[in-house]
Amino acid sequence: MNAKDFISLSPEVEKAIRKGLPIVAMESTIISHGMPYPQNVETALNCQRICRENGAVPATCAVIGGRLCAGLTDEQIDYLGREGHKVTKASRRDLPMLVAKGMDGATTVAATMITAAAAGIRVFATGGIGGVHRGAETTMDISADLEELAETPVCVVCAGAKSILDLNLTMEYLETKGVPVIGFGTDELPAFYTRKSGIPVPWRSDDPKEIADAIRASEQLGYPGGMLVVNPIPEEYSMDADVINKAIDDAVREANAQGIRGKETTPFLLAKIKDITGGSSLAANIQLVYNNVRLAAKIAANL
Ligand code: PSU
Ligand code: MN
Repeated sequence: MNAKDFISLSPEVEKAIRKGLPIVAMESTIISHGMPYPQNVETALNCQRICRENGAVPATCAVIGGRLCAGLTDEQIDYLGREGHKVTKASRRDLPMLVAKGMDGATTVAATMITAAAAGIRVFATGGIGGVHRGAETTMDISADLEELAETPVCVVCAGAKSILDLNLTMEYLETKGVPVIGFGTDELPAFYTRKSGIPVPWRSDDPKEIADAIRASEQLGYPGGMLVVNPIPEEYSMDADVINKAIDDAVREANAQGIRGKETTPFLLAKIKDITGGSSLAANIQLVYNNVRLAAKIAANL
């Protein structure tokens, strides 16, 4: 794949790449489809600030006018946040037509990995990845994010996966695809809003430098794909498991009743869960993203 011809770097990111400075990529579906305005824009701008405070250059990614952009202006971030669902949620399958039409798109984890890899960025921080949805044995709803982790050499730092997904099947899929999954300071997969799922992860690390060593080793081994670091939400922001699990169950039931499908599923569930929890899921979501940016910056600084 040669996406390099389609990449546009911001001056800051271009300089960081030239000088070999630590860089952390960030996605934009979380801005347009993952959170409401104006919290989405505030969160994205805070992520960039936190990234800098922790010694790395932020590279928020999106498709703008058919170009795969790494590094956005504040105005572009504000635009993606205000437009919300009017912007195309862009995963791998959407990039060719967005480029051909010269359109804008908010990149998912998969499309952000493609952009980051083409730009030469090796670490990426987000909130949650897509995975194997509950009921996937009949719907076949499995996020392209998982396949991308197997194919594209970027280390993605997330807070595990939320139980709108089938967490066991998601872990099985990652195992089949040979994606290294590393728990940061934990032996089990964090469940996004909570620190525990009861599902073991194959590897644990307590040291960002060790994770950077593993990224280098994966590259030297010639692995085509990336790596998934799962970082539990800080204790003080984690939610009550019963409250959030009930909210998720109700949201999933509502989505099924309304016949919500395909790319609409994750945004619908996130918005529903936020309404059911009176906004406390959004507050937790924002804090876990910040926590992931901090860790990603430390990993990038060790590369
Ligand atoms: N999980 C979240 N917030 C998000 C997403 C997932 O908590 O915003 C977004 C990410 O961009 C992820 C995408 O890559 O949803 C997965 O969508 P799908 O399942 O349609 O591939
Ligand atoms: Mn899907």
